[in-house]
Amino acid sequence: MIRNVLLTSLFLYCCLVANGQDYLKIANDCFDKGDYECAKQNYTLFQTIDGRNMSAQIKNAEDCYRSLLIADEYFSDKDYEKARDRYKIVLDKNPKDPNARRKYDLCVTELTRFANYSETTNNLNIQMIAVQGGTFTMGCTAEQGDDCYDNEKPAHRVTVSDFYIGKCEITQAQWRAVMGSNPSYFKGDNLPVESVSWNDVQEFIRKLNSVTGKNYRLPTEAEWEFAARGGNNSRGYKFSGNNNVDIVGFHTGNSATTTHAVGTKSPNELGIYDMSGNVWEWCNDWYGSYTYNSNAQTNPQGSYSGSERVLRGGSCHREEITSRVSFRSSDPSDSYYDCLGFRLAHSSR
Ligand SMILES: [Ca+2]
Repeated sequence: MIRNVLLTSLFLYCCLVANGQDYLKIANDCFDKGDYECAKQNYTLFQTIDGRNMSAQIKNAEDCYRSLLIADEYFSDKDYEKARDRYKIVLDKNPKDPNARRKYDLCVTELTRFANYSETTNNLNIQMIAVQGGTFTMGCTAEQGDDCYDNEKPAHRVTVSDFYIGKCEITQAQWRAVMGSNPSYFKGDNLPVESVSWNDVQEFIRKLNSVTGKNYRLPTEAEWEFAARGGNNSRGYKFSGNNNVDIVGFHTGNSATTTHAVGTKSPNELGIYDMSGNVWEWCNDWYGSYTYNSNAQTNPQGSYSGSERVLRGGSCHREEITSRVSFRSSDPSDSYYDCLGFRLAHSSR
């Protein structure tokens, strides 16, 4: 009798240990596959049956689960940089996770496809900022207060696709590298090129594209304003990057009525400099009124025709009100004068 009881007890003990080992195997398999809820559940069961402390494994599974959830949210929002960093946290804990690996690789591909870059042909070193597309309200919005002019109205919804825009205004050194001359009134390699007409800029772009094989162009007015407002990172400032113009731009009140080296004030939310002030910037569009078409638009190109091209951002020769992100001006395509320059744009690759 006693012998039978001992044998039965031994049998049950062996079964329990075997079941415990099964739970541990299932937990490890689930962890390797990236099924962290399953892993946590089975580590907990194993701990209960076997008695061994599995708290480190359980915490690991919980951490991976949470990081993966956050990574997937960033991924669906197309914030590939933050998503990549979160997937990396998961992969550091579990290099076998196939889902995290696949998504991490997709993030790297996206970031390589669409990321800030420098145009280094002919030692130009023109830095371009990747601006993720989005929808914004263009024109006279609330933060502009009572300063809007009629040509900024009505405010209207605009969607732009991904594009690149120059981190800085084109400098005199960059202009000279492409054109072999420097028409600027104020001289200095790192000063923005000025005294260039819209037509002159088209010739610069034609030569630049023939050298680089790319399709540089001027920004559309909508792209310019979207970028000036900080794109999808916008904090709703009156000027490009701040409500205090003196922090971000040179205007007649702080410029000593001369241009200044590009990139010396603070950048805006996207890391772009001097969109408020320093030199006026040519846009690609014919200038026209917003009133004839105030419906929501996607990638608007401005008026079909006109007599003047759009200018944006104010300048070192103008009062600060002209440096507002929605302020609009224009000039004929053959106009040129000091404090009138440009920055480049490039469509998504
Ligand atoms: Ca400017």
